[in-house]
Amino acid sequence: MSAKQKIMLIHGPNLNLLGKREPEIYGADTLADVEGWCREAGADAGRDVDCRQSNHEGEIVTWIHEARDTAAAIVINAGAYTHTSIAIHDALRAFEGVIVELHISNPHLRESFRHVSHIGPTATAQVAGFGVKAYPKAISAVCRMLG
Ligand code: CA2
Repeated sequence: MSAKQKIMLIHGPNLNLLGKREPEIYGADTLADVEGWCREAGADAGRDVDCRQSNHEGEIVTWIHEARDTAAAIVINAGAYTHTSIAIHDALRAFEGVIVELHISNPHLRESFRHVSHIGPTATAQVAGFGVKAYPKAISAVCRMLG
């Protein structure tokens, strides 16, 4: 696929544990399952989905910089960095494509420290509270948005 046509799917800290702990909040499907569904949803629309996960803030910042040259859209679940990271906010501000903020749970129904998002003001669209099945739906919606 030519430059800037991919969708970069970024997962932040602890999301590598999906399906392995706290299934009552995050479900029983693993990160590998979610990434597989997203690659399929992208392929259905002729787009590559570039899947990444990191527990390190700076690595996520570097990937967002990389996306400036490779991706038309970023779908990001920044995990707890959602609520703390001005660095990820600033990096997303420098990305000119579509940005989707996605959460498996609805942070507004949880502890008050989850009620602030530093990703939200940078996002084209937000998804929260639909569980992991929202990921491939979000990828399909982004593909339609990109045309
Ligand atoms: O609901 C979401 O998707 C969150 O972004 C998940 C974050 C949390 O800090 C946000 O407030 C909301 C936490 C991700 C932790 O993921 C785990 C998955 C399985 C087991 C343990 C943690």
